[in-house]
Amino acid sequence: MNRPTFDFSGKRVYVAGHGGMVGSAIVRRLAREDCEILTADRGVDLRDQQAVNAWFAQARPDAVFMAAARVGGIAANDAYPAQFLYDNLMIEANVVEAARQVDTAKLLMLGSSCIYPREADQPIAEDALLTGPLEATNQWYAIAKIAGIRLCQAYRIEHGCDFISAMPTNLFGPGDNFDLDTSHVLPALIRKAHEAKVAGDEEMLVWGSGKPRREFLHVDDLADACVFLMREYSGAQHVNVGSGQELSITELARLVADIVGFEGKLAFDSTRHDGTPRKLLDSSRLNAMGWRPAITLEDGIAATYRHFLKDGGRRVMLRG
Ligand code: GFB
Repeated sequence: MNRPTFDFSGKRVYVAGHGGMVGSAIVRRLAREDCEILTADRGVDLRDQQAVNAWFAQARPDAVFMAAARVGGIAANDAYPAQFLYDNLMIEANVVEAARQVDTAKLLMLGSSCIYPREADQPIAEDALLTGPLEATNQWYAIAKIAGIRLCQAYRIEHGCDFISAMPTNLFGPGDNFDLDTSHVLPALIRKAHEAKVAGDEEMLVWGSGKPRREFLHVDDLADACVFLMREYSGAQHVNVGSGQELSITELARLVADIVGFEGKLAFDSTRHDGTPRKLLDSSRLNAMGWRPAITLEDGIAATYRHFLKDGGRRVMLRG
């Protein structure tokens, strides 16, 4: 076990993107630490270097979780390449540089499994990065996230900053985006199964062939892994954070339908992209450090559906 490299007690910890699904999970997890949690209100545009510098100069965080990003599912990534590349590059560069300027002791950059080549050997180890072409639908986001990793490595080399990177697999959980055009697959299927059940539909629509395989991790497990890495890990190499649990989109749709209680059939929309055929992460380096996920996919989906009904479902159904 690495010796502890960051002690949270008494520290000022900034969660960039605290209002998003990942950021809010990190805030929930940090509540168990003896630290002061800092958040910047939405008035601070993280794409604006002056605004970010000014905020850091007064907040002076000891640690930063970089969970702020422009995110979305396969359709959103494909439709808005400029936003996904520009916004994410600016946010990363501004936060990393502002943290350096105020001597932030530790920063954790959050990326995504889409940084790896489309045809990477599975499970995907960290050293597969940049060994082959990216998946076309999310290459823009992927390049921005690869730049984030390289930025942290460059600041380690030139400025001696203890900035690290974590690459999570596909995430889901409370606070997820349930908009059917811009969301990821799991929240979309929860909403579709729910609406089909309520409407008494005979079938629910699944994009693509249903053949691609995906690995999923509940966002509360990711948040726990981020706190673990901030405390225990200091190194240039990014670290994969996965559950090791993968299944096909068809199997996922069936599982979601069963949990939601939709008993109809699955219909497949072949006009929609499948995207990457498979992206199962090799998380053995993180496991060897002593971290493992605690939430099963089944329990996570059931909990997310309860959250959806409590807030998302009612609001979405009212809009019709
Ligand atoms: O989750 P998802 O949008 O993104 O799609 P990726 C995963 C798979 O689910 C694709 C299929 O094969 C989709 O065609 N799918 C089936 C659906 N039904 C649906 C649906 O109703 N909605 C959606 N969204 N998909 C993302 C990247 O790739 O992975 C992000 O675009 C990020 O940038 C994320 O990196 C982790 O898993 O293909």
